[in-house]
Amino acid sequence: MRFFGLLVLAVYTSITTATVLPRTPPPKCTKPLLERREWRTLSTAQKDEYLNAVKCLMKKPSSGVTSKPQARTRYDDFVASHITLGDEVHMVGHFLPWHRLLLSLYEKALREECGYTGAQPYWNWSLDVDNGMTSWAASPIWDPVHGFGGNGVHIPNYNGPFNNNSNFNGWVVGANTGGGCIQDGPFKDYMLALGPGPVLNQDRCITRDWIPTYFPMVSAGAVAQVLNSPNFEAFRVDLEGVITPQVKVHDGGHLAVGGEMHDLYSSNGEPTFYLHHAHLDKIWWDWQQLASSNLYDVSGRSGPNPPFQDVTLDFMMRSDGLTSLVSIEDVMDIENEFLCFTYI
Ligand SMILES: *[C@@H]1O[C@H](CO)[C@@H](O)[C@H](O)[C@H]1NC(C)=O
Ligand SMILES: [Cu+2]
Repeated sequence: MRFFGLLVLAVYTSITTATVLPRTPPPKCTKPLLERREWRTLSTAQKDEYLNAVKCLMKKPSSGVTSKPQARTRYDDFVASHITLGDEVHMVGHFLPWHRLLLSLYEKALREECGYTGAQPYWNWSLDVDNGMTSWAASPIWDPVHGFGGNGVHIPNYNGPFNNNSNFNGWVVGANTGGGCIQDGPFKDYMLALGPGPVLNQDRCITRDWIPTYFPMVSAGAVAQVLNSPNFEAFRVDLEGVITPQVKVHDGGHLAVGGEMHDLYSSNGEPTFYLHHAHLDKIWWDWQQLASSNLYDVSGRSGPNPPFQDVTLDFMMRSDGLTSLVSIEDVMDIENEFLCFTYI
């Protein structure tokens, strides 16, 4: 009896010792950091270079690395990853770390596979909402030549997208202005192979549906409020907007653009997804730098279903084959060797 007790103690001790070994954060990047900038501060040539690199990903064949054989192009591979993991990377503690990772992989593909020499740009939508639809529609982001093209064709009485394939459904949509295929810009002819939602794979155009109801959610005031959060837990909930019943900054941006962006799973079939999320990532980075305790602060449930645990820096994130497992810790400091970028 006594021997058994000692054995249990010995096993227990070795397990706990193994799990408390301290991790070492990746070292700081020693190369020049990639500088991510706001879309409208790029030169016309830089905008065109980015748009052409995205079009290049849309022409390259899928690498077949993801679990979705329906992916046709390299661009689709990233959509496949977001669809496959849609349920496990939203409304969880690693929502922000995972999207930071996805964007970094996308930026890497643009650079290494399509010869892009710049960084992933971001879109500060707060600059476009002060004067409602007038300022929104005039944003350089929607430029038909040196931008992403404009609204989708207007479908009157359009009743929300995708027949409940998206978790964003069920929220008040408000007056819609589009709903159909985008009409101009570099991506008007791209046919999405994956989505809508988690299970369908329908060939379809990229749609947009600008909805002014959501402009206040992405105002400078809304962002300032999120930046006031005392800890990561408050910050991530206030930024992502779920599980709260209110639409917050992250959801607000998705819903204001509407159409494909409205889809919880296939929203990165819309190229502005990456600029929206880069801005969210910049807001997180801004918050991380507000206090030394913020940089490695992480919390929130580890998955969508009970039993819930809190994520820690050791939590390993999947990418549906885009890369191997990556820990949350590896993506906390954007200026580390693994990520090597910063925001200007
Ligand atoms: C975005 O633009 C708004 C409005 O000019 C500004 O207040 C805010 O600081 C900008 N946000 C970021 C994160 O750069
Ligand atoms: Cu997402």
